[in-house]
Amino acid sequence: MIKVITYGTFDLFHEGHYKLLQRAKQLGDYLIVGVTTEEYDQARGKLNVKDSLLTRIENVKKTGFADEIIVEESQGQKFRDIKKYNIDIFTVGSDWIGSFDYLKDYCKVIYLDRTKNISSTMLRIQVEPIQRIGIIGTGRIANRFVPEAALVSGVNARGVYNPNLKSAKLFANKWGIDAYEDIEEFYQASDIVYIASPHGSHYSYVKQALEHGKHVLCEKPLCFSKEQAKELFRYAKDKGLILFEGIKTAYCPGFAKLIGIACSGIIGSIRGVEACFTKLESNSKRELGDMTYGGSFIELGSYCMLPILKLFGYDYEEVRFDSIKNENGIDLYTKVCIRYPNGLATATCGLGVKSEGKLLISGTEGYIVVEAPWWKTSYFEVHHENPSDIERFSERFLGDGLRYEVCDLLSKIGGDTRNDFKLTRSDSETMAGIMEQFLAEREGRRMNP
Ligand code: C2G
Repeated sequence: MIKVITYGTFDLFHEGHYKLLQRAKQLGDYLIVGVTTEEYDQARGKLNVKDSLLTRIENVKKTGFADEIIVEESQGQKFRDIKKYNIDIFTVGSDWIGSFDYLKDYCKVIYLDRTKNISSTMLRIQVEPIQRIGIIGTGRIANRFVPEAALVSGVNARGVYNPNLKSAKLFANKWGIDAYEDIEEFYQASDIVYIASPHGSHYSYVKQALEHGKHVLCEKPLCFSKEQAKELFRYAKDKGLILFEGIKTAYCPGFAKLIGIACSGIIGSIRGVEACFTKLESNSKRELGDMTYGGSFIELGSYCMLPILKLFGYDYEEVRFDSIKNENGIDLYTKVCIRYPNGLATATCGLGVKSEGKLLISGTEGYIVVEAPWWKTSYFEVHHENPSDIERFSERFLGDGLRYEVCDLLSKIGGDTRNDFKLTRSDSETMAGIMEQFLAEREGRRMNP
């Protein structure tokens, strides 16, 4: 009996998939089809798969060509499957020519001609038309955003607005998009608005973009008052629009895995979370120069509060802030202590003080440590009382990581709620509330030292 194996995502099942499976079956007597998991697809950079694993398996089954269906979870599995199932032929479409030649030592490798003019990507665009992204702001983060968004099929950065037209034009020329002088025209040409303007302007731009009927992705911090955050989310919901706060860590696969594992009981009950993020900046930079919204906590606090809120929730008993400030009263180094009924958390942020950027989660039966850059979560260790008992976990973090939030936003616009847990409305509202308290205390102390 000749055994054949092939693999694929088989998203939005189409004629190309059908013909591939048909020909794969004709190569032998028994066909095994490996269908990829969402996690594996994410890890290999396929970010916008629409159908669930079960639907994709069901569609493969319906063809009647597969004698057996298995799930493909990771790189390296193909080699193991070939051994395990005693495979004679590995086959895949011609878009992969050369990529699987390394399997030739173990079985025959056949690349079948790909069916022309049909692909899941083309179908995704038909199902959901391309979303045009308009960008407000032209700073460093906006420059990182454009190439990341280009990697997500289904969106297209089209235009940029900056009240300083010269900056908008420079940015537009660099990225081959349109610069707008008139903000009304800018909104007309956008379906999603990405806000990467100075922090103090976020609230008013988010509101304005929502009023124009646009979905919004706003860089962190969304705003500086719990009430304002609530108002923005309420407004978005009433109008059927999606509002996302862009804290990239929240959307990356490694962080979701970390939170899932931490909550699984692997270290017992969680009692401590210590998150530290420092980045040295000169006094002349916006991060320290902005007299109202500058400083280490406003700049970096969203990252550090994220694991705390994810693991301990919103019902804290007390928040205390301690800072070292520059001559303008802007904090160079801030420690925030958050007390919960059953846990203690600290968020440490520095722009003028450098420290070890670590995330440490302590529990009644062990601890989890994520070394810097934990905010681009890709590797973490679980430790127990016995120092040699260490479990290691890893996940890929691709590029600058902004692609993950764009991808989730796009899915959400398409009605997919599977990723809603990653950064909730309550997360953003609570963060805005803590920043509000921080700013009130900083301002109060500045006025009454
Ligand atoms: N295919 C095809 N013709 C098309 C589109 C796809 O013959 N017009 C083939 C692909 O070459 C592949 C199979 O259909 O052999 C499944 O395609 P995808 O769902 O796009 O999966 P892919 O990313 O190619 O996964 O481990 C996964 C495999 O390496 C391949």
